[in-house]
Amino acid sequence: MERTFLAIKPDGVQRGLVGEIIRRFETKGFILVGLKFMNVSRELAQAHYDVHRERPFFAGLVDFITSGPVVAMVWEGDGVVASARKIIGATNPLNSEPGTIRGDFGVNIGRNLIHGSDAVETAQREISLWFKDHELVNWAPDIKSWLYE
Ligand code: DAT
Ligand code: MG
Repeated sequence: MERTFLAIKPDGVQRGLVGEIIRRFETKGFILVGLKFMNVSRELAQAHYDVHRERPFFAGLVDFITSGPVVAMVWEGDGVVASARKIIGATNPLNSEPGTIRGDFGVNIGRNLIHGSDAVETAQREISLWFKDHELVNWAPDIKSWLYE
């Protein structure tokens, strides 16, 4: 089944929104397969945001994501990559719809609470960058037949 990489950024952790953010993916019906609370090295931050290396905000982005602990996660489910992006909302929280995580809790593009992979291929790259195989748990919740036909 499809998987995506999500990370609650340092602002989400500092603001005490870890439970609230995880709840949204859990109650939607996606399956948690990896989770760790960690500090991010500059090396990992730069590799993660490599596509933005030439952008003017790159240095600030790396400083921000390394400024405090993050919650790194892998979630599984049909269509989870695109669906998680909808749950997260638009990059700039001022443009994110109410009801999305960024729309409900954010104001500033540099404090947008959570990262989510933007495509299935990106998700595969990010999952292998952040997690070792043995850190991912293959399991099926007992209620799975009530979530997936
Ligand atoms: P997203 O996180 O929605 O996938 P992105 O991949 O385009 O957005 O950019 C990665 C992060 O970089 C984003 O979450 C916040 C920051 N960022 C993007 N565009 C920015 C800008 N114009 N100014 C400042 N920060 C920006
Ligand atoms: Mg992105």
